[in-house]
Amino acid sequence: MKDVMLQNTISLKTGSTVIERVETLLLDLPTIRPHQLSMTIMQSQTLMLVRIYCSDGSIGVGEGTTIGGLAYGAESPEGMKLAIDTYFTPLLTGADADAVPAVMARIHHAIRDNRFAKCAVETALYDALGHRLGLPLSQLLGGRQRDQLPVAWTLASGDTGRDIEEAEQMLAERRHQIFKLKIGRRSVQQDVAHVAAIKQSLGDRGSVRVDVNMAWSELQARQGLAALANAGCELVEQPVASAEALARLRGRYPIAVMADESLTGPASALALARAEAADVFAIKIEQSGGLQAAQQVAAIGDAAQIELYGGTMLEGPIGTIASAHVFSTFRSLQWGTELFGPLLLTEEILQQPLEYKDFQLTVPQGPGLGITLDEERVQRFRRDRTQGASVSVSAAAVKAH
Ligand code: MUC
Ligand code: MG
Repeated sequence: MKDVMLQNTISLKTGSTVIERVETLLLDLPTIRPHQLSMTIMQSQTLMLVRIYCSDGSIGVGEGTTIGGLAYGAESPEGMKLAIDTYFTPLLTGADADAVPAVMARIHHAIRDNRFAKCAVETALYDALGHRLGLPLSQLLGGRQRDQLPVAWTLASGDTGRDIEEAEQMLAERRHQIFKLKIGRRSVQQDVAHVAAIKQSLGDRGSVRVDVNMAWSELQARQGLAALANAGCELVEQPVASAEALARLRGRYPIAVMADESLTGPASALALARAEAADVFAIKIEQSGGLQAAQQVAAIGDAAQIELYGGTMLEGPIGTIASAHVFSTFRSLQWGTELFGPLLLTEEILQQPLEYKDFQLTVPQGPGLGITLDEERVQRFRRDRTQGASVSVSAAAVKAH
């Protein structure tokens, strides 16, 4: 009852900056090469952008993405857009734009799940607030602990030789020295041979981790983890689907076990910690249900002595830099990040591209997210503007196997 009264005062408050308008759009951007995961092959990425216009003229932007339409999770970019247009916008319009946690509490109260859409909206609200206050998003979230974040690259071309070439190029350019290999499409033996060949070729110059995206049975995982550890692979991400099976695998082999798909916000973080199901949490702002929720997941991980990694839903530059601000505030980030999403896209939609150098991503210092969209390019890639062309791009985007 008390909560409901608080929510009402938020929307009725006058004299402060209020949310005037919410805009959503879909952008279709090709990837530099097919990106093969156990559940889908991506040829392009769709960004759902949300812009929130406030009464003082400030504007915030947020982004929702997923992987392969509905192949990865229950939310699609099209679904996020529909949810925001239909259900979030009436709750946002007229609300006090400065009261971000209260506005989000109102949304959480009225809308179940829809974690990715909530994250996009929360990002836009904080971006606008940052612009109004002249502060970077990391500052609004409590303050950053680091200005640079190590960034892993995912090798997922589907071909061992091509992956080795790609890794060599990344090392030579000093862009990445941590490599995450996508496996789980082939037999365990074939996958292990692929990983071993890449690790042998890179030696100590690059670290190798794998992401199975839940493709293995527990029996396959027992064989796989032992063989991966022997091959010099340091970490395996979500080898099996269930948290119970993760718990049975963790600690049995000399390889770190990381939870990804099982980690869907603070409640699951607590359950995983209690079950001792993970050595490492892959924290994603969208999977967590927002920026503050991701910080809560990190706090639970820290308290349980679970190590932290900054994950990605292959966001474009907006979601990537929102993640970077959040991860910059974590007390510990033992396994670095994989915030390479924009580098997988052929097209730049920022006026000033994100800075990747010396194996790290720089967290911007400017207000809000600290980035500026290139409006002409945003308009060019809008699905509703590219019409006929967009149909073929979006159809090619998802080639589920
Ligand atoms: C995932 O499952 O971690 C992260 C990197 C990548 O290539 O895919 C994502 C999703
Ligand atoms: Mg993963």
